Amino acid sequence: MKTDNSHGLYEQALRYFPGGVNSPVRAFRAVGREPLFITRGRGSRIWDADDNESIDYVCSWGPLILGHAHPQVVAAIEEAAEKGTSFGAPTERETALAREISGALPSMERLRFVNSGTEATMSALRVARAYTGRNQVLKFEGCYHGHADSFLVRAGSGAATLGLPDSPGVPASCAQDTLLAPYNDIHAVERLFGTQGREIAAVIVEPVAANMGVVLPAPQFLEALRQITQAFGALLIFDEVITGFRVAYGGAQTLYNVIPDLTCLGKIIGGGLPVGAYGGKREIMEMVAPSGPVYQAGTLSGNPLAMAAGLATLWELGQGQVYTILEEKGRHLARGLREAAARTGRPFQVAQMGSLLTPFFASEEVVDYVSARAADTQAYARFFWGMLQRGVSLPPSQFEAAFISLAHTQADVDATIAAAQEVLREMAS
Ligand code: KE4
Repeated sequence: MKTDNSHGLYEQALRYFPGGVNSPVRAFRAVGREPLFITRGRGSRIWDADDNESIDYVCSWGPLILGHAHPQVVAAIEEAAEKGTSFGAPTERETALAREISGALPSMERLRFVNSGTEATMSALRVARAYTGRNQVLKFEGCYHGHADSFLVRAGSGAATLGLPDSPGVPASCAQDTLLAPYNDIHAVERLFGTQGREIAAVIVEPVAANMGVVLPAPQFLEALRQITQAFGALLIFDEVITGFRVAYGGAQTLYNVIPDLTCLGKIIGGGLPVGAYGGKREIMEMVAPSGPVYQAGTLSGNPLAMAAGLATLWELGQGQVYTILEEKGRHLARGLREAAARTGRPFQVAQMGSLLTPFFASEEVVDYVSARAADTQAYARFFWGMLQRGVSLPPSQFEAAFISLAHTQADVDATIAAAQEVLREMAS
């Protein structure tokens, strides 16, 4: 596979950026390769600087549920841009997108747009601390909520990928207010609430974890979190930056019928442009400036282009049987991968929900961070590269989710399965 042009571009990028990238997981460190530089995408396909074409299962880490360069999204951005790219003033489109989001997730009675998932979770935690008058936050090992200090404790995603789950630079005074429990371990949560329940401002959780690879919530796990936070006067924050409009139009909270106090969104609601949002009960959100004393602001928050891209994306997602189609594609791919691996006898699990999927090189089902870390990351790296050489672009880390879009065709999924059969057979020989 020719990668000369990407190599040259990488050399240039190393001159300016740490690791040559603007987000760590893109550096391909976990798969032991130099990163590929992408030049364009369309539908389910991307092309790199050496014109290698591949079926893309990264999809910008989630936003591109319609696929790359969807005509309606591109047209919406163009139409908005012709009228100006940013005003630093309220616009009607912000209200239109908020109406669509609040209609899909009624728990978000009031919300605020920001520019990333990190800003959304960081702001939601600030509001929760102000509303409860408490400082502690409980998160789950392997969950990733962006890179705000309080969350870089046993974090997933790139932090887990690079073995930096506890980042230097986070003051001990901050980290000590972050409590940890294993994902799906409600008894650990009960023990923490038993000793510190009146100090806990909020529990933040990915309702379907996707940053240690995909890990589904155990039965009644989310319901139990709802009950215990209610009992102790702590807020429940659903980080739906990935699951929002991904696993259902109303996110995981609609699927599981567990209603959080605050929800964080990102990715899909921006259609590929920088957007985040946080919101919830009116009485909580009214604490946010200028209606209340909790300060949070942003130059490009509610940016017209991002609002236009988000509206165009949600409009498409609101049509027909989108989520049934995505579930069928996800199940077909998961089944094909399992069958391919079964022929080789290699330890292999596939976690899948809707269009979220992770192949784990693990002998046991992955239910939390410890079992995710037991997966064979070297085997994953070999699988990643073998698939890439056959025109399938998977996330460059065992601790990430693969994303299927509406643009992925049956032929794309069948080609992916065929490639996996070859690679797994090659790995077994
Ligand atoms: P951003 O700040 O990257 O927009 O969002 C942070 C975030 C918050 N919550 C969840 C559940 C997330 O998954 C993320 C970011 N996701 C990663 C991929 N797993 C972004 C990719 C990257 O860091 O480059």
